[in-house]
Amino acid sequence: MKLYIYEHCPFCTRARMIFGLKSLPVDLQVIMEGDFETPTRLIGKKAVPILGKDDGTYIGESLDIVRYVDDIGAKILVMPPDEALGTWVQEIWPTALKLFIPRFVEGDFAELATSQARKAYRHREEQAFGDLDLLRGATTALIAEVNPRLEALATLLEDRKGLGINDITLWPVLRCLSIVRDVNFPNKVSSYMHRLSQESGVDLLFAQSR
Ligand SMILES: N[C@@H](CCC(=O)N[C@@H](CS)C(=O)NCC(=O)O)C(=O)O
Repeated sequence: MKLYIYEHCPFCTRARMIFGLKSLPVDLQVIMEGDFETPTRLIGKKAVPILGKDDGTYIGESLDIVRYVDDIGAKILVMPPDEALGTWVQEIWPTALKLFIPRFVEGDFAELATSQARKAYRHREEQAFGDLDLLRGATTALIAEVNPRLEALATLLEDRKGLGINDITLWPVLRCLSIVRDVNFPNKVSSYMHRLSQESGVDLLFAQSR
């Protein structure tokens, strides 16, 4: 199977995780930012992730990909949904985006390897978020919002064992936040991040934090 992704994309991370967690092989194909043609040819719109299945058809929605792959062989996402974790992700999302998007546009990702692609990505994000330098300037206030939420997450993760759909929606957001220098990940959260990185084979972004 082929999985078309951007390396930075949290939705693509969901799809990458399930392959890694199940130790299933997948051919990762990075689509360049600004490449309209490839995704449109595959699924009729410009969006990733896209899974190219062995039967020649495509799935273009991250959680549909996750469910499809989890149904191959024995399921691993067996923990029942945790409403509190779901709410946590929803609530942190707007603040987290404002922190990681201005850093992603400067990041070291394969889909940004040409100046044309980086320009296309910056343009796409500026359309969505406005002036990214202004967002960058709000870093201190945004981090002050995020840090207490991470403390609360540590409590929510206290007794978490096994894997469920919440891990697939939560971990990618934490991965995105790992590009933000000065965010304070409590020990419990940090060990969860590193454990799932190891188990899924998806990197965290601490090495390029800025
Ligand atoms: N609901 C979709 C959302 C996917 C999504 O928004 N992907 C972004 C990349 S992070 C995208 O493709 N944006 C359009 C673009 O590249 O122009 C899913 O979960 O798969």
